Amino acid sequence: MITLYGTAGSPYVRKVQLVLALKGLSFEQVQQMPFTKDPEFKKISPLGKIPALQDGELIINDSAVICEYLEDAYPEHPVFPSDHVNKAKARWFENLGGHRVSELASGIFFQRFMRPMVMKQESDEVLVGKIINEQLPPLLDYLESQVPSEGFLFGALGVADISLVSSFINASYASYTVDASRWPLFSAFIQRVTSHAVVKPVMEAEAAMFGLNKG
Ligand SMILES: N[C@@H](CCC(=O)N[C@@H](CS)C(=O)NCC(=O)O)C(=O)O
Repeated sequence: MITLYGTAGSPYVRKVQLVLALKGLSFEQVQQMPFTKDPEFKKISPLGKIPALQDGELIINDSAVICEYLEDAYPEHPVFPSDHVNKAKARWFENLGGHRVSELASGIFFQRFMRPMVMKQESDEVLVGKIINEQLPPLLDYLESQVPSEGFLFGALGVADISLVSSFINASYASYTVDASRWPLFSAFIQRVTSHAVVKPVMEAEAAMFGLNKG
């Protein structure tokens, strides 16, 4: 039995949820919040971060490590390209999505959503403005130059596509969308990823959880 620890709505947990779904693997999800001091969870995730994954006796942390494990252990329905050149490119996009993209796009979500809703603090709009107007544009210029005009990065939807888009899903929950007139290819790419049959239901469940469908 596979157990995924981590609350829905985290960009990293979503990435693992989607990989499990693409691979058709059934799993149990423990809705573990991050930043916990729970000593029981620290035995599973020594840094207290989500996601963590348990598969039988094996416990592992970090979405990139988890996705690579799932690819090795359950190779049916691959989520990485098979040739080494494209696999290296996919890992780069995964890394970019999990670091700089997340830092900026999930940063908007953290300020505009988590701080007011969960932490009862005001959003730092100066920081948000800097992210949107100064820090994201050069990254979006790069992403615009990398994504295809149709389909996904390496054929079928995989880890690279999910990792690049996951934090923009969080940003969309905080009323930020990529400007389609300035970055038409990347904007359309986000649309394709988020309307994929495996991604849609996960986002619908998150929207219900965050109360985003109540008008
Ligand atoms: N590199 C990690 C990052 C995971 C991560 O930072 N998760 C956040 C929640 S979205 C977290 O647990 N933060 C708590 C902390 O940093 O202590 C991964 O890819 O899984």
